[in-house]
Amino acid sequence: MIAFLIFATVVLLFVVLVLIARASELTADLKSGKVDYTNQSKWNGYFLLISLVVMFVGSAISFKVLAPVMIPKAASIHGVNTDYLFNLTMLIIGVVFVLTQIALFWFAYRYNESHGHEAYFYPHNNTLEIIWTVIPSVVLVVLITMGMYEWMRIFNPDNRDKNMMVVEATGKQFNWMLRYSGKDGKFGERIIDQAHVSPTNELGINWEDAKSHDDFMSDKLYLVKNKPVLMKLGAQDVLHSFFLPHFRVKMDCVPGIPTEFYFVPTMTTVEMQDYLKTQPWWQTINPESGQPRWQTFKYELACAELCGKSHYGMQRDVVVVEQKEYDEWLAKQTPMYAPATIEEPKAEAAKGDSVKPTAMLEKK
Ligand SMILES: [Cu+2]
Repeated sequence: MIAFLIFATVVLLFVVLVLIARASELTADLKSGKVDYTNQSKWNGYFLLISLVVMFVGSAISFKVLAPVMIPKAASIHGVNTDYLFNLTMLIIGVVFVLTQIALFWFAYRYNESHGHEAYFYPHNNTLEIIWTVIPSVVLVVLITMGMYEWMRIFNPDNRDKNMMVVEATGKQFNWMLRYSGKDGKFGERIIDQAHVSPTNELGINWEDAKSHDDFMSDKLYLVKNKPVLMKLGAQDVLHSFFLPHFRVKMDCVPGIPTEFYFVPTMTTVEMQDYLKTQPWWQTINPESGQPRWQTFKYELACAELCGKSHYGMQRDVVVVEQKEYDEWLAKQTPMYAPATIEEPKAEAAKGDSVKPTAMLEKK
């Protein structure tokens, strides 16, 4: 490695020396007035034109190759609207980008320096200034208004369904703790202090609060199709970000500041698999599993905030099912709270993964 660095340093020093020599040569030529830029300018023009073509062809190819691999259609109500806004914005700025780039590179080619041709000095035009200020402003105001309207629709508490389910997700390095409120539909209180937060009770649940007795943890995020869900979000240590890409949900999880996100899943996992079955890329075989990609498709919960060295490992499966299947799953869940049994007056401190339901009660 050191040998390589020494070699690279020597080479770079050599390049610098050559450039200095070349620059002083050019300065001398400039002073003597015998420099002709016409030829250089002509080649620059050709290269710029080639760059333009390479850029557009390259973009088109990469789009063709990568588009099928991109995230599939939105599986939530608001997701469809945000996708529409995103695509609309991309379309408008895409058209402007293509036109301005063509103009930029074409002008550099078409009007390169040539003998007997003097550039026309055209410093100002009020009409043009007004046009290219007003049109983008109006377009931006329209796009931003549409975005704000959508944002308010997503986050307005009045738009929430009273029958929504509520799930709590707390990010920690490096995991998600998913808590459900159990049969009573109410979460037990949490007290974040040293007396309550412990390795066996990472969330600081107050076991004296009877509402906590049927709360349970799940290693997967189970949701019901067409059933609104309010995710109550938090973080235990550093900033995390609750990210459900397939539902177009993303919200920061901040220690000490509760956040939330309300949305309605519209496709079960199986329905999404059925849809992906019709998409060419998803029909290809996944080399890891040896099965078609659609077959092993899972909705995913990820952390979208670079929160530490194992940030990439903060993934959980999300399962969207019909109500009936959800109820069956619900019936199988074990509450975290388990009163100390008569034979064993002291509950044993459970070790290991806090997300697995663990019997814990230090009192009684
Ligand atoms: Cu994280």
